[in-house]
Amino acid sequence: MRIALGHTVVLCLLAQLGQAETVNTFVFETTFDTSAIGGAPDVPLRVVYRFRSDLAPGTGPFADLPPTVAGYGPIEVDVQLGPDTVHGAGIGTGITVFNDAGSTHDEDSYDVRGDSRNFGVQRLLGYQVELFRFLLVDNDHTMFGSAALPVSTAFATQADVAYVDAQLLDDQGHSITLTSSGRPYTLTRVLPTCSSTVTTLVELRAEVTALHTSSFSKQVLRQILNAVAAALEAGQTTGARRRMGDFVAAVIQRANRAPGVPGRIPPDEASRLICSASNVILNLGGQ
Ligand SMILES: [Ca+2]
Ligand SMILES: [Ca+2]
Repeated sequence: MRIALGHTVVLCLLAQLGQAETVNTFVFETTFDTSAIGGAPDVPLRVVYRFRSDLAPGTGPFADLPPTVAGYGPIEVDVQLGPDTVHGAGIGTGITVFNDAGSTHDEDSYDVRGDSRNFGVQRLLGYQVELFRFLLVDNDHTMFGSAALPVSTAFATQADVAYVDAQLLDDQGHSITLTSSGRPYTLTRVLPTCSSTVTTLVELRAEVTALHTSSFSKQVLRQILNAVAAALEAGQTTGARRRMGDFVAAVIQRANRAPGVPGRIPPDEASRLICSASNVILNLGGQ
């Protein structure tokens, strides 16, 4: 049976690997009312933020109140409002998870923010950004079962309302706070994208050599690539494609090993390697 390993298959494999990724990218989208500064009442707002799965509680922008409140940071956050984007990272950025918290009644909520330390002199609609945040609130307080950092966006379906605050600063030093609440929104996760400039077996072999893994794992992968080269020299394109399938499978098998297990390939390196392998497969030609 011939294994035709195309981009579709490889992207599915990448999606599997994505579960082991350590960096998550979430996207929050809604509209924002900018009429207080002379803008439209429904400007598209897109917040793209990236964070590591292994951020520890107590690293966020607020003091934790265990076990109901935990903050996680720093994160990277891009706020896209209409035509403008500001980028923030570092101290002051973060995600705060509230589980069964609240001063008057219990609620669960999820706060993502950055402040002027992060956004600096970048501007949104002509204004500097002193603080930007969005908050998802679940009045039923079933959205979270603990204050652990969510690495899936599934919780957001239980939220009842989204609040967005932007504290802006004009050129005269006046603060203006814009807010919107109760608008439709989405929170989605972006799977890792495939990005590699490697297109040849020689380059792929060099990438294997540079992996942070055991010499035995590298040897196994090199032997498979030797078999690919031998098949190509014999004019057996189908055989070469089949061996490349073995290569991808061997990479995934090692990427899925638990941290500390010998021969493990770090998932981010594995993801890039599979992307490179996909490029090589496309360049093999033949069917
Ligand atoms: Ca709860
Ligand atoms: Ca709810």
